[in-house]
Amino acid sequence: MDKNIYFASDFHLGTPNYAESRKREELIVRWLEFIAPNCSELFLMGDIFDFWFEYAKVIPKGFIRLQGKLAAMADAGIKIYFFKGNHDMWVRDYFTREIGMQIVSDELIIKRNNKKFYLHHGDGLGPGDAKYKFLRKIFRSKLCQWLFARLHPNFGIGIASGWSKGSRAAQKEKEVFLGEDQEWLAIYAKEQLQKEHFDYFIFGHRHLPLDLDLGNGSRYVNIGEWLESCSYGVFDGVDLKLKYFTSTS
Ligand SMILES: [Mn+2]
Repeated sequence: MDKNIYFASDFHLGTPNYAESRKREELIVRWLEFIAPNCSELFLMGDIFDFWFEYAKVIPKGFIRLQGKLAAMADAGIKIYFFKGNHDMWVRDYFTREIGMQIVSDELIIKRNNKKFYLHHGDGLGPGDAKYKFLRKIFRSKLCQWLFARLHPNFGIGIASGWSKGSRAAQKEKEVFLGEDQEWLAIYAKEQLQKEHFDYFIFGHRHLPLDLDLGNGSRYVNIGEWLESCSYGVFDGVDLKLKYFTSTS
């Protein structure tokens, strides 16, 4: 591998308001400019947008700098994957057609340089949260999306920005580490390891950058978020590192 693979998630663009989101978007674009020369693949692992709903003929306004930058990177030959998060599960084919990004609905298992990766946004995995797991099925159903699309976008996206304002991300609640035996994505990763070896489990969703040793040469890396940490993962062919981007990087 002569170039790196990058992982980032939970930009939550759109929240908590236009001005702050726009500032964050500009920082993300600077980060993309910073990594692009050394990037072969980019994994955007969910909740890139705090809300996204794609109608058959209409997409939400905004986020044009990010989309333009991603399009330029894809045109330059960088392979980009876009995972559905719990905030932006309603992508259709727009990003694939316009940017060339590959949409990933659930987990993606990849092998690079003899290392095996288990990649997923992280929502709906592990023990507990039965209510969300149930809602996830409904929200992801074709019927639910069809019904929502019947609403006029001014109204539908209006309701959605109400949800978005009530989200944890918008309220900037600080996440705290629960301990390795309580972190549900670590529990989930350990369950997977009973069946099959993975060198790395990479998740987002938790809004808490983590790098946990799961034993037997396996690690769980949570790539964090971009409201506070501006954290990301980078694999250079040998090792996976959790890093932080600052405007002076
Ligand atoms: Mn999430």
